[in-house]
Amino acid sequence: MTTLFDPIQAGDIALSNRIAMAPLTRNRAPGGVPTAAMAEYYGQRASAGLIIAEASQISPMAQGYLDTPGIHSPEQVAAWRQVTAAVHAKGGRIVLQLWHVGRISHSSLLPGGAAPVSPTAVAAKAHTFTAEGFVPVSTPRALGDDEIPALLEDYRRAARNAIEAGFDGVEVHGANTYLLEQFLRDSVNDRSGPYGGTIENRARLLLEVVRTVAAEIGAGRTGLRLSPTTTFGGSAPVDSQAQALYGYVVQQVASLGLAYLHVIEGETGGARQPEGAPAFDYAALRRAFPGTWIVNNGFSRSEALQAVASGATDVVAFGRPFIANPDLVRRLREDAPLNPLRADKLYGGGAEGYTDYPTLDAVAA
Ligand code: 8OZ
Repeated sequence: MTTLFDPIQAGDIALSNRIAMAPLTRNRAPGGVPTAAMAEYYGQRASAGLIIAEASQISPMAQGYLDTPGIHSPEQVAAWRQVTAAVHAKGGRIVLQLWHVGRISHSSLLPGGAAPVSPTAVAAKAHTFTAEGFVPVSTPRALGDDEIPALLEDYRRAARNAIEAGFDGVEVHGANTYLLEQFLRDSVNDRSGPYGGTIENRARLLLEVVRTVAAEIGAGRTGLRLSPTTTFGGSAPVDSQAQALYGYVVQQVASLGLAYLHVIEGETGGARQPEGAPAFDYAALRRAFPGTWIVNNGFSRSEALQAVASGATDVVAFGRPFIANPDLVRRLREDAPLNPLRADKLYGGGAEGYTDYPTLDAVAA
C-alpha cells in the first residue's frame, strides 16, 4: 500500500515523500528581494517532498502586497539562489509559484502609482496590505487584448529566471482570485472578445500561460494550482458553471505532461466544504488528469494518510502546519505533537514566528 512517506516522481521532479509545503505568503522580502532569513526558513523545511515557495510576482505590475518577493530582476534571481542552494544542500526539492495579482493590488505598490490591471475595470471587494497598513484595493483598468503578448512574455521570463535561480520548476498560480482566476470566472470577467464570454475564452489566458511556461522550461517542470470554489472572503464569487469551467481547464492541460496539478478544495484557509457552498466534484477533475495530483486545505494527519492510501491523491500539501513545524515530515511519520502556530507572526516581521519554531530534537535537548 502506498503511504504518505513513499517517494513519487512529479514530472521531472523526484520527491522523497508525498508531503508538500504549500506556497505561503510571509511578506519578508523588503523591496521584493529574497533574504538570507528566507534561505534559512526554507532550508529548515527541506525534508518536505516538495517545497512550493511563496507566490512571487512575475513583474512589478504583478505585485499586490507589501514585501512579497519577485522573480523579474537580476538582483532577485541572484538572491533566490541562496534559497534554492539551502534546500538542495539538504536534499530537498523546491519550485517557485509564479504570481500575478491582477486587481488585488493597490496603486502605492505599483510602478508610478499605476492602476492595477485585470480583465475588468470593476474593483474587487477586498483589502490588501501596504506601507500604510490594510487598505481597500485600487480600482483596476481592464487589460487590452493587445497587452496579452507582453503579459505572456513576463510569465516566460519569470519561468526562465526561476530555473536560473536554481528552482526545480515552477507552479503557475491559477488560484485564489488573482489574475488568472479573475479571467476564468464569470463573476469577475466581464469582457467580450477572445478572452471573455464563453468558458473557452475565459480559460484562454490561463492555458496560454501554462503552455508558454511549459514551452520555456519543460512541462515536466511546470505545475499548476487551481481553487475551483474559493471566494477568498468574497473577493470573487464562484463561477456560475464552476464544474464545467474547471473541468475544461483540466481536460485542456491533461495532455501536456505537466509536473503536477495542485488543487485547493473549498475555501482557501477555511473549510473544504463550507456551509451553504455548492457541492463540487473534485474527484471528477482528478479522473481527468493523468499526472501527479496534489491536494490542499486543512488536511489532518489521518486525513492525509487516508487520502494517499486510498489513491484519492498522490501528494498532500500542508500550509500552516509547515510554518510552525520545520520538521513536519518527521512529526507526521512519528505521530508526534505539532507546535502551535503563532498567527500574529504570519505576515512581515523578523525571525520570530519564522525561523525560530523548534524541531523535535531541539525540544528534547
Ligand atoms: C495570504 C496573503 C496574501 C497573499 C494566496 C498569495 O492566497 C496568496 C496570499 C495569501 O495565494
